[in-house]
Amino acid sequence: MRMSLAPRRAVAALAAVLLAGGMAACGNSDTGTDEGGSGDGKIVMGFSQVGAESGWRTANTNSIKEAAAEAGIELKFDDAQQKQENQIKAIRNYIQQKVDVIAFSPVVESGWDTVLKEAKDAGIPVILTDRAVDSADKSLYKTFLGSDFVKEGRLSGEWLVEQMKSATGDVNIVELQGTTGSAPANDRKKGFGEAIAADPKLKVIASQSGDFTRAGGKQVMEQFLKAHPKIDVLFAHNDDMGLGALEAITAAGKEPGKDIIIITIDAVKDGMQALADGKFNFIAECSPLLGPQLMELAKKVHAGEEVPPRIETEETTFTQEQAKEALPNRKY
Ligand code: GYE
Repeated sequence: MRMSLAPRRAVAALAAVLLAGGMAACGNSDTGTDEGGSGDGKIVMGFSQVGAESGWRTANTNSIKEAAAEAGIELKFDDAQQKQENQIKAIRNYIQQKVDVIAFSPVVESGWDTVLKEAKDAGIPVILTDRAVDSADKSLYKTFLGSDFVKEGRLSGEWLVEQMKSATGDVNIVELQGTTGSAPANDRKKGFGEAIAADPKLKVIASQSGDFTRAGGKQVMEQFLKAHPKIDVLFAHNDDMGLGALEAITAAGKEPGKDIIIITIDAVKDGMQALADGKFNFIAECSPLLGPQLMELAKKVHAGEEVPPRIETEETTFTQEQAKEALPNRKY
């Protein structure tokens, strides 16, 4: 639509559409309505997404949008482009719009108390999905739906310990961390570190953030390869960074999956393909399909029902053989 040609009424209508579409965080926060809810009896959910940084995130967004439509929940959706300030802005907009439920996946763990308190004071229940916050006051949100990231890191480390049982000499590991300060980066690092402590020859010689993106993974892996002539293992906190790193490894004349053992987390389709092709060696699954459970929880908290404070996603792990088997039925 060409704004310059539109009469004033049409501009106002467009603004209303943009607001309803969840873009309120980018512009004027005045919604022009004080009623709250959707007006047609539907539950209205304001959802603040981290961004679109990875295959996991895209699958997660699709799951949430599809599940909302199926559950008859009106979804206001905002993409924060991996910036906490954008998430806080979006949440404040949802409070002003008097949505029924706020859900969000916090990009980092810290710094949420003030805005969560504002939601609580406004009487709007908050559901955390995917990532946790470190708020001491657990009454600031109703529940946290998501994976056990420490466990994902631990399973990755345990697999490596087993693989390297009979290896002699130091095993040099480089680690591509997720977004600095995010729950999955903190927890996966912790779980992996604890597991590999079982074998002193397993050594993390470099660890840096690639921000959960392919570009970040590639760039940091290039630096690792330049700085460290002997790298035996790459542990990447998600598939996308591992996929980016593949390019750097190949460009350096090394064979991924053979010269460098690669362990990642997520198990999105492209990651599973790399595993089935022998370029990755092991993936700990992290499921992005949180939409249906989130909508169910939204209905419950809206109805004032009690919900468990923590709901853990069920997941598994994949070797190369298992990836070959699972790939044809992989949905995302
Ligand atoms: O592993 C990564 C994404 O928070 C579990 O975020 C999520 C992580 C996921 O960017 O790919």
